[in-house]
Amino acid sequence: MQRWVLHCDLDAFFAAVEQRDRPELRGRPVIVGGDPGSRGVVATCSYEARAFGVRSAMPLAQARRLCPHAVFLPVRRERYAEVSRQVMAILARESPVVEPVSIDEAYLEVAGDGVAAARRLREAVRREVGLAMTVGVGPNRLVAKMACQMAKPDGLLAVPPEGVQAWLAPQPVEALPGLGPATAQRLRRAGIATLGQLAAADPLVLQRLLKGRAAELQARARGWDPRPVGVPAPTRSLSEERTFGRDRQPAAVLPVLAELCEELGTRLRQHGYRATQVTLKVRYADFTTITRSRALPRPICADGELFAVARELLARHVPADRWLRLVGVAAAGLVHRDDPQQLSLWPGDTRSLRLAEAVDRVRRRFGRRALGLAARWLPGGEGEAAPRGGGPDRTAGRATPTADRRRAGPAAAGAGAGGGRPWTRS
Ligand code: DCP
Ligand code: MG
Repeated sequence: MQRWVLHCDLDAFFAAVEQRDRPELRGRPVIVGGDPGSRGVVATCSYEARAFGVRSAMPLAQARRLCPHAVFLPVRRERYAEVSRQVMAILARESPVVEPVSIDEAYLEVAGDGVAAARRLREAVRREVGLAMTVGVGPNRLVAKMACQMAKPDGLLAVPPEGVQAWLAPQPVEALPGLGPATAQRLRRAGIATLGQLAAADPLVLQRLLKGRAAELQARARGWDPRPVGVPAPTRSLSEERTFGRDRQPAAVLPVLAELCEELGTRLRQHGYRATQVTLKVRYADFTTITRSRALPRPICADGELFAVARELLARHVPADRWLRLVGVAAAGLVHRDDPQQLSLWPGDTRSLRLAEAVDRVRRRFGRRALGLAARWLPGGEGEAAPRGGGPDRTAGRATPTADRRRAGPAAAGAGAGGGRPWTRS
């Protein structure tokens, strides 16, 4: 039986929820993002406002110039997250293979009639939630997503496998997800303006233009996409760990753990990430190593929040009388601040980020120890770090990195690739 991938994306999501909740706003330009006199940006806007050129991420002041009669509304994240959950529940009725990718977007895999499934879903979301959802249907994720983009707003477009190449060929190179504006410009300068031209281009020419991405982009221009639905993208992670000069017991590990969390938090913020999962790693004196993870209800990047989770994992999973030679902490399930669709799933996080960034600024000016958790957890600090057993190991507890400290390095984080070695869960 033919398997289809469906890409479902709600139309003008935040604005559509506002128009649904307040019927007097229907048919009017609605801009969600806050006070147009503020320095904020547009989160989204209704299609009536898009007709005036207003777009997501545009400064609100500019939006007001383009569309002065629009209704400007604040962002009600909790409301949208609630509606999102309702929609995802409807999708889950249609197929066991559903992969949400943002607050208003998900991939589904269905067997049998993909178009019929898409119709049912659109109909159910309209009837039960009162929102318009566009659905793209295709043999794989790439085609489904592009079809959805083309069918917006309030549409359904299905591209059967045998029609993919002909459908893609006339489209501009910019239409290919993952092909950025700089790459598109390079291709256009070389006379490659459409996906058909990219699909047919000489591989050697592409190699010169696109380097390591040549083969992949050419294959995608032909409609190739092997990524399965339902398997989330590989978890990106950042980690910090330290081996002690002398083995320690868990209570004496806390100051080091606090420092590692500060270092991890600083790196997360530097690269614009927040973690939705924290993992503690411990190596016992006999070299057996365990990792214990905790999924978080919202993404975090503040040192104190990271430490609270790591400390809890340590208390719960590591017996107080065991001797440890290494401790580490990793942040995984990273979401990036430039991906507001991800971040908007969790309300109230901007304040903690501002706080953490203020701490970073103070540290840049006055040094790392000016403000910090770790000091409190050193023996004699106000924390409860009075060591049981082995006594303090001041070498490992210092602020300066010890020689055996390893880290993933900013390059890994900047590239968004897995930082550090992946820790296999035990
Ligand atoms: N969003 C945001 N900031 C952005 C982009 C989006 O806050 N820069 C939020 C508001 C959107 C929601 O995420 O309503 C979904 O993003 P989409 O890209 O799916 O945009 P819309 O659903 O608003 O419009 P459409 O899908 O019809 O293009
Ligand atoms: Mg949308």
